[in-house]
Amino acid sequence: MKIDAVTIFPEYFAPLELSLIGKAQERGLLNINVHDLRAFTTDVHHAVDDTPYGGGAGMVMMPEIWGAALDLLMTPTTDLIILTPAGRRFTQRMAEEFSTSEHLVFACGRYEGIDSRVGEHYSSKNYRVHEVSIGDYVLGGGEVASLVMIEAITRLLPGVVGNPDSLVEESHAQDGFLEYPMYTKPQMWRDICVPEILLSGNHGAIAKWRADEAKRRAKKQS
Ligand code: 6GU
Repeated sequence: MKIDAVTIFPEYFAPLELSLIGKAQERGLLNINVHDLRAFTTDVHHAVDDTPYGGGAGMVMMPEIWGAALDLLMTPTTDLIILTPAGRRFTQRMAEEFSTSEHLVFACGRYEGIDSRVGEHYSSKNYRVHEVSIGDYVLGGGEVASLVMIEAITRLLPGVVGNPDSLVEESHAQDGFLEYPMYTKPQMWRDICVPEILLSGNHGAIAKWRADEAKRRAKKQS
């Protein structure tokens, strides 16, 4: 999979060199390139934003600059992801769908967002455009949201996660996966013992206990 991210803060993406995603890049399973949006500015101040038409607080990122950057990255197989708190809420299901894409481009908005004509333009040219949010809160920009999405998507690619059984377990459980409590050695820690059932070796009983615990937790949350 090829991933391009466009941002005014390329340094935000440094963690992609670490851990499983870093290894996946070294092994050639994944090719991530981060682009500085300011490289596409043409004025002396390298301005990327301007005041909103219609008035109001804040600044809006200018379409010319985004167009110049995205024109170089978009291909017929690209999924363009525009990060905005007004987008569709990112879910595990969407991660699964994006993990089958050949090429993802993340457009990271800052300020009050990117001029709406950018998404409209690429949609009208029959590119696949997705406006996505990672949850109901406002971030300073799309960079951290992109990192969240890139981690959720790329760990689903073949070979990225060391033990593929982890992925199988997650996908089997569907709603509220891995919501049951987990324990490892030692059996007793600060007077708290691991639940007896997990030491029983009775795999059927353990599966039932875990399912019951997951249900109990899900109920407590809602
Ligand atoms: Cl994608 N961007 C911003 N700025 N805030 C968000 C978000 C995205 N998702 C949730 N909050």
